[in-house]
Amino acid sequence: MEVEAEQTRNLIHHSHKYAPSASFVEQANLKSFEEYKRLYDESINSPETFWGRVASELHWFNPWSQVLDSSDKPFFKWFVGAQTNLAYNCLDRHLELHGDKIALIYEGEPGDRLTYTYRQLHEETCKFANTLLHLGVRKGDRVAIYLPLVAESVISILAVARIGAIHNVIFGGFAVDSIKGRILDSTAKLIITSDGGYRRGRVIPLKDLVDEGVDGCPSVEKILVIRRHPDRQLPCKMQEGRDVWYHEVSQGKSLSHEAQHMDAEDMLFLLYTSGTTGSPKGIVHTTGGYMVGAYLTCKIVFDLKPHDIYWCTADVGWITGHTYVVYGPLLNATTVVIFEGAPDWPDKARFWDIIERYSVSVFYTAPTAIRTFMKWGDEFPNSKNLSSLRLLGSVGEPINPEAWLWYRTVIGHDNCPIVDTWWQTETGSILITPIPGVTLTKPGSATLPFFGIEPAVLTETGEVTDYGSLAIKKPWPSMLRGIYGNQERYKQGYWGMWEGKYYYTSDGALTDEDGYFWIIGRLDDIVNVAGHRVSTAELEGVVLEHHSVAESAFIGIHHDIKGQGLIAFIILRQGNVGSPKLKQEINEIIGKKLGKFELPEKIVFVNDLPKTRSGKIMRRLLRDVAEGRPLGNTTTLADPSVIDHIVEEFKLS
Ligand code: 6R9
Repeated sequence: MEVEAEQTRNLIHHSHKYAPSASFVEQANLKSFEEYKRLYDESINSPETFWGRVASELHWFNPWSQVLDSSDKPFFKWFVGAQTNLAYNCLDRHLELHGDKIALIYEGEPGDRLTYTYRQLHEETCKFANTLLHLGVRKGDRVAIYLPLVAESVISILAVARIGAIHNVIFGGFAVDSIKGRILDSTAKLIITSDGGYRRGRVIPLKDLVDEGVDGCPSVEKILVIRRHPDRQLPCKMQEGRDVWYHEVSQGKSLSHEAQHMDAEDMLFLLYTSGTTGSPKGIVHTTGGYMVGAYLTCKIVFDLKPHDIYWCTADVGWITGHTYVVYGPLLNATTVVIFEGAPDWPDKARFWDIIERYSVSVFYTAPTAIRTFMKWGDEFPNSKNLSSLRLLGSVGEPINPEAWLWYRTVIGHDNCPIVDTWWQTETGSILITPIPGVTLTKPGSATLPFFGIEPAVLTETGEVTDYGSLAIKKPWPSMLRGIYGNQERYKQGYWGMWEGKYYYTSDGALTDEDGYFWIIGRLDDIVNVAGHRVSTAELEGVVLEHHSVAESAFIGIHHDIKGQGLIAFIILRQGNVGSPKLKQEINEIIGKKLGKFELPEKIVFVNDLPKTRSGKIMRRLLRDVAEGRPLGNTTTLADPSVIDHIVEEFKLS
């Protein structure tokens, strides 16, 4: 982290400020720093007044008796006693004014296209909801969703929320063990999947992966299978009694359905994310507070208006997809674009083609994608008309100034504010971000807190500093309510660090003289590979399943495109010799069990790992080796000679 901190200090020193254009400010939902400051101060000093007023812009079946209940910290409750429904607010609420407006534009990788008006999306969601009820799903049941990014991803999420069940979306890039772990932990009753999806022209056999994943999962009663193509089937097996085709079972189901009244604190979804232990944790989000956070951040940070055509490139399997593909934009009656495929299929102008075709006005993507586009060259975006764009967003990892400036110039034509939004699966919605019509941005900084958020950079003992651990002082409506089945871990892991006074983010950060925040990355053993949180502990557990592996250490190192890439140091069992074939087998295990995006850049076979006398692996030293730096302090090593051998092996691998 020291290296990143030093680099960031340099950035701060050389940084320029960029102001939004007068024409952007004129049309913005929030127009001046004074207005931001006034609202921000109110949100901190009188959170109940502030959030109560925001929540009133949405529909509630019953009002709240209290905005925030802090009586049982850190188990905060928001909008106590109120009842609402997310799908109702995303769809029914708009029917009168926006019923014939396009809600969803879907483009499949092979080029198939569909659009849904708010009225049509409402009908499809009701039909799906009625089908789920027919299959025995009830309020509170867990439903896993493992789909490509097709319209049914959005529809099924909304349908589950509509009947008050709990969705657990599993990213389509996850493989068998990742699926199984999530289904077992959440005891899902039903799984929604499809016969397949497309990635770079290949069919991904999602149903086959689910079949393997549910093996040994007794909670699963039904698998609901959607045909990727409306009129033909991709090859997959169906098990009698368990598996049902959506197009068959949904036939004749009603296109209307009365949304279930949900308590504000009823669970809305579970989303698993990597933690410091081997198994992912199920982050719990509830109904009312999450809805208010998703709604307001979209309105203010993306400056959304009903006439916007908004495209967030995240998959719905990540939190960004939940809050900023599905819920947030629909709560704001915006038109949402989704795209199933890869940015270089069939050619490297595919994204820009989509922006041109649908006149996308707000575009939200990740730094790793921006760096990839930069590498491909300006001719691809330059070949399309991107003049519809008015605002650009970035999320998932720190964005380097080169990528930020390229994004601004080549994609935004120096005409679009960039919002670099910092947040996490746990936070539910954006916490640190520029406000596009207000904030002077500095490339590489997520800038200032959103309403209601009081961040601080702290030392281990809780003193405020300008370089340390990023912490959040106050609860906020869309915060996680816990870890599924493990509230003690929630309390200790997120609120234990400074005796319950702050939420611990696990990120390191710096502040500058303007009070801007510069996030530098994770302080724990999570590696951020192309914006995806990957747990080194989970990888280390999985490679042990290869009979030749005795022990391993995975680390993250700088990667020009992905931000971070993984390096695996592996000790083999006695009698085994490292070989290309063995590397391939280890990679196959990772790809098949966890997912291909978790593959290491490099595998290094070593005799030993650098450990402290208490047996803890010194990952910092491994990182020094892999990034080619002089080694830091080695005096705490149990056996300092170990590291010389590792340096040699790394060079040879
Ligand atoms: C939304 C999302 C969370 C972790 C987070 C941090 C990193 C996300 C960032 C950023 C710097 C940004 N992160 N946005 N770092 N600048 N704008 O990505 O959630 O998948 O849970 O990851 O991602 O390290 O702690 P999630």
